[in-house]
Amino acid sequence: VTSLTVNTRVYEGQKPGTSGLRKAVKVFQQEHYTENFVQAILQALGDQLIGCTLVVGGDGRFYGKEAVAKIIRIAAANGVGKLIVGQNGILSTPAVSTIIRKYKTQGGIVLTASHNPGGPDADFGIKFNCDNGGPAPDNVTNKIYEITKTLQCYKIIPDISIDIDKIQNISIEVDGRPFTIDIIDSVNDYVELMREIFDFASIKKLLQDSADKPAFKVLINSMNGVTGPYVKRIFSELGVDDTSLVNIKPLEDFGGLHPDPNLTYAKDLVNAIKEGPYDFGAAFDGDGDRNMILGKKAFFVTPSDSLAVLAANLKLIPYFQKTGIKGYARSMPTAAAVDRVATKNGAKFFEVPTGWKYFGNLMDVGDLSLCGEESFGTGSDHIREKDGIWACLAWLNVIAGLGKSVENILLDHWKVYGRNFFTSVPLLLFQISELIIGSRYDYENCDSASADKMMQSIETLIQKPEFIGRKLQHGGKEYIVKQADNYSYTDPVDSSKATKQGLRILFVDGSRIIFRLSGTGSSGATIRMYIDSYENDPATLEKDAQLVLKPLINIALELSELRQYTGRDAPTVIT
Ligand code: VG1
Ligand code: CO
Repeated sequence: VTSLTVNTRVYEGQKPGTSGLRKAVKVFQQEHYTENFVQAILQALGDQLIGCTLVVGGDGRFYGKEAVAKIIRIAAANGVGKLIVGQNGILSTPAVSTIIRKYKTQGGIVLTASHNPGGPDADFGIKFNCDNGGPAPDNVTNKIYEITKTLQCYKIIPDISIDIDKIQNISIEVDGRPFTIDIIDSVNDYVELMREIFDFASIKKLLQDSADKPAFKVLINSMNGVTGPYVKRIFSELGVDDTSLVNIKPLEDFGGLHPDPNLTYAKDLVNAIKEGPYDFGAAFDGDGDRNMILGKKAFFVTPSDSLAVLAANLKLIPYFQKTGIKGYARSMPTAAAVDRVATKNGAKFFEVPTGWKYFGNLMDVGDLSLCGEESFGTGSDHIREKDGIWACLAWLNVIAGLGKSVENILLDHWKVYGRNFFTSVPLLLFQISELIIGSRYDYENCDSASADKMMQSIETLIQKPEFIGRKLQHGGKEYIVKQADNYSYTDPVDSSKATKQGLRILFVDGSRIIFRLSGTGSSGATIRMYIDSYENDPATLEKDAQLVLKPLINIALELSELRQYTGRDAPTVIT
């Protein structure tokens, strides 16, 4: 067959955000819109393009299959040598990363808007991952964006149509060059990797009834996202029956759920664990890279604590016994709990901007083993994406090793390291009738101009020299400003710079307030306010997070004048 060149028009705003290009499905459905972006991704590969192999798959959301079909047609016409495609177009984000690395491909295209809702009236997204298996770094996404700004045509073979629901390998000749499509089982490679990393035998033992103790009971919720088939395969192998595996069929609209594993959107799981006989609960987001971990009675493990606890117990996991512990990292807004583990163990530690792409270089040079983000992302150098199921298995492996409950693991951890409290809902202020202990306040879909104004006014305030040393008080508690800035980062490996990554107010006692604008929304602006209050007084450790954080939350709200700028009294989501 021969390729065709189709004239197109430029679409503005095809700029990938924190994690790919995310827009409403209706935006992607516009004539040539998706084609343009795919063409730009391929062109950005430069010399690598001709004859390269790429992985393609996504979280199964609406428009995914159409996008796969378009990618096949455009890739074939552009000289790509081979596409490895997940059956039904299904591959979790961690699975894409696994497959890119295992088969040493030049990269992959992930079709997902992650935890954003799906369906004809919701969101879609396209993300490019590089040959290390990680999200494309800024220089690559900038290149893609630049190409979209002047793109005049794309190449396509309009009449290829491949049944991607069937595992098969098809080779055709395109413009005299061979082109192969390999439709693979979506789950195999990933499950194989998990078996190599974890002690499946000891996890299985933990999860079974035995003569001396009853089974450690788990409840896993895939939120109708992509992890269902992976969860099913892995947990069946671990002897967990289907009644403990919930929402494991991927649905195009996630069954109407907002597939984000936090206390607000995974309320079903929280309630089931609160009321049920379970010792442990986990949920994952649409594309499988986020996780939430709960203990008995829905004891909530903040993602920042989850990272710190795994860091402190990494040696219980076979993979790290083999590789050793190279270093730890967290994104800037993530509470600083893991920092203390690094200090105590004399391990390397890195703080990077928000977004998993910033961890990749450190892993590639062998400086980083474990990292995480406050946004329910945890992962290691086994791949180059955060990994929800991995985090869940890591917890189970650690629990099997320590023989303690989730809650006791946390209590013991805080006794050694102190506790980083990470926000909760101040009931009076936000008039929310329920207690939610969380880590972050989101004010979604604000007007962009007001959000920018607010950020500018905070920046002006905190840049004043006299702001340093200022004593900020509320309810008898005082925080002294040690440092304040607009965070910038220089990558220690390639010296690339990322500037304006969020406003930081750092206090003398290690507590912090951070404001940043989200880079994953599909419209409007979302302001994220992060509150991290450090306490090491034994009398405070087990206190209600809500009470402990109230003063700092109030200080942050006053400083930001958030209510004036956003017109909001209450945040949209507290996580
Ligand atoms: C959010 C989170 C960030 C995460 C990103 C992608 O970004 O805050 O920590 O890496 O989503 O996660 P932002 O720019 O909206 O704050 V996922 O599961 O959507 O790949
Ligand atoms: Co995700």
